[in-house]
Amino acid sequence: MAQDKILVIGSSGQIGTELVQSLRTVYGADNVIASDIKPTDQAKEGPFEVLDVMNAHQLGEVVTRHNVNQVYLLAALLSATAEKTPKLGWELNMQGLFNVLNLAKEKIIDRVYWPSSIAVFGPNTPRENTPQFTIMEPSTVYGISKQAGERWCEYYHKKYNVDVRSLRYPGLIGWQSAPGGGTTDYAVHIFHEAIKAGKYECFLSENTTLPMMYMPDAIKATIGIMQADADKVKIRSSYNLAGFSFSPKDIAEEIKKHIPSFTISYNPDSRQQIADSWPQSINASEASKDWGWKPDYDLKRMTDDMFKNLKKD
Ligand code: AKB
Repeated sequence: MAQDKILVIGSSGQIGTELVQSLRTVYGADNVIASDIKPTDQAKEGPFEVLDVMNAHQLGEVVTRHNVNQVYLLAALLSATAEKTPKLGWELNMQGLFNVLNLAKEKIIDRVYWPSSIAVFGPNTPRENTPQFTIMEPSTVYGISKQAGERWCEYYHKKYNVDVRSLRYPGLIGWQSAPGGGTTDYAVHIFHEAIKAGKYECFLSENTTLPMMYMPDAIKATIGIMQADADKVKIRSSYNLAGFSFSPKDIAEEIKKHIPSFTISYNPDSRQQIADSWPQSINASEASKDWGWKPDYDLKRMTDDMFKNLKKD
């Protein structure tokens, strides 16, 4: 079998930073091309391209030159940022996807990964243990773009036999990189502020429970679904994915076990409304049944690991 050549687009973001490292470990550094709109340090460890995913010609040129057969498309505007620049949010999130899906339609690449989000759900969705198939009436630009993207992924799969795979990420928490403009970002900032200042002012209210996941689980799921046999990936829109759920108050309690003097205050802003429209917990049984999804981390294990790594710096 030919060696896979992988292109990661949006490689310096929160997911890309860790995904590129893992993919380079699994596939070999030379076989994973990192790419972003600006140069990054990832060029030191393997191939890197400055790439604007909106530019279909440039994308096609990079893919052909490196003989890429798999693309992970991570470039996107997240929920809070897309509310500020709706047109850009819609254009980047949709045009980037079309440019990549069209390469697969033309059989220039043979597999695509594209992330969806819990933002596809909306205020009329059942909020507890949200099922895979349910009411989806997203009320944010980001959520609308993710829901439309899911429909397009399924369409390209059914109509053009495109092998596209996708996960609905919950809020992601990692120590290696900062999140960029999401509603769940507080769950990363809180650790940095706890260590730096011993206190944190949260932009969500204390009992706002949201589905979350520790980054090693998100990377495991992402590579897992991409490596699964094609016939096991039965859902070609996007799979529900679950780690664990917590509120700002819950995570503050867990942080206090490491920093007893830590204090949290609450000053909800416009992101509260977004959070209130999202599920509190997710049912990921389809992902477990179809390709064996199982998370390794819960709130305690994640918090211990975050402190272990952040305190090393
Ligand atoms: C966001 O908060 O926008 C993202 C997401 C849940 O997709 N982290």
